[in-house]
Amino acid sequence: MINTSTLGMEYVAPELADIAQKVVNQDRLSFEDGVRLYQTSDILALGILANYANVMRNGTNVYFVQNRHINPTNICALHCNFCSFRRDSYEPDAYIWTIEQIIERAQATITEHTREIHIVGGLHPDLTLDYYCTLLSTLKQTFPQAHLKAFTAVEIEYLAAISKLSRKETLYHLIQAGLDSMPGGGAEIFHPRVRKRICPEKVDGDAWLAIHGLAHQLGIKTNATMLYGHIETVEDCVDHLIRLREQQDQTGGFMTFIPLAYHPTNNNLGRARALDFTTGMEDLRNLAVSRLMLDNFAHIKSYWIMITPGLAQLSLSFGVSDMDGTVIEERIYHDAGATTDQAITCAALVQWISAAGKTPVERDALYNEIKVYHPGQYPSLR
Ligand code: V47
Repeated sequence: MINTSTLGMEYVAPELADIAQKVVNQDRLSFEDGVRLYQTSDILALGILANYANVMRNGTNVYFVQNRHINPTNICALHCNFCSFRRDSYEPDAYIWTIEQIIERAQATITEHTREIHIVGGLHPDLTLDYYCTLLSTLKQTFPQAHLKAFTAVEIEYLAAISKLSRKETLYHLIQAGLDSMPGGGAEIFHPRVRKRICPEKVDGDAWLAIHGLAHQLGIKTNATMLYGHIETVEDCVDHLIRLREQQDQTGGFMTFIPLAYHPTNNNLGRARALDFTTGMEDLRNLAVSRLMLDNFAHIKSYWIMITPGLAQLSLSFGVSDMDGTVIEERIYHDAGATTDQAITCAALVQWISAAGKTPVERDALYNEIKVYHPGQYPSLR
């Protein structure tokens, strides 16, 4: 029989006892509960609760995928204040890759074990629906084993507008060409007061959610994110999580939630406010609270590229069940000051996860198990 005393909660956080009881009973947490969880200084209590919620769902399994990121262009029509990746076409380091160049780059690193290709990029006015459909179908032909996770809701909205098609028609064409799922980018913070300041030209929260709902109805899974560590309040974060939870109740197609730590280098928001990088406490808190609030999401992902491998490993005791993957080439955060590696080996991921006392599970893009790594079967780091 599990109760709050099994969790040890009566020792660590008496002020969270009522929330702990709800977690044990698997009752839904309220907006006020979310705010209190963000405000507690008892990070270990938060970790115990989030770990409990995660273990109830995923046992000791922690998932990762052999994947490859591709960013076809950094030229973007929008001017989001937090973005260090975007360029105007006249800038010397602006780039746009042809389909042949993308295939060539991909061929250099994609192996038969690569299960997911993650494609996102700037909103380029000359890159038409035809370009993206040909890109998807060529990638599918060349790498049939790889699932294509591509285009944020923001890209879908822009492609629909320049193609003079509805969102649904745009998604339909992309799915016909090989789109398998969508990543969670572009969500930032839904609250209009914040959105107006950090990304005034971007689709609003309602539209972002509606596009994901449509994708779910068309039969594809998607992810969700939240960009934290800038001008948002705790209430804005809880509001964001509850809106995602409501969308999931309606359409059910989200797989994983990824809190993204804002990186302040080389962008207007960081320059204007002299913002610093997020702290370890903030990172762990966002991961743990999202595990507790998003009771209808299977997974919370720690993106090691952003918060460092060491903290991502620690977060496995704070409700996290996914470490993304091998990545290979990352641009968006490295342009914004990330000092982590660009890629990691499968062996290193297995080592981080097992050293945290969890079971490493290599997955495909839809969380089907490819391989469970048991002690004695860990690949060598050399
Ligand atoms: O939407 C941009 C963020 C996102 C900065 O679905 C920044 O599996 C921090 O969504 N500091 C795109 N963040 C990346 C993304 C993602 C990443 C990994 C996995 C998945 C997934 C999705 O990157 C953008 C924005 O929120 N971003 N600039 C910055 N300076």
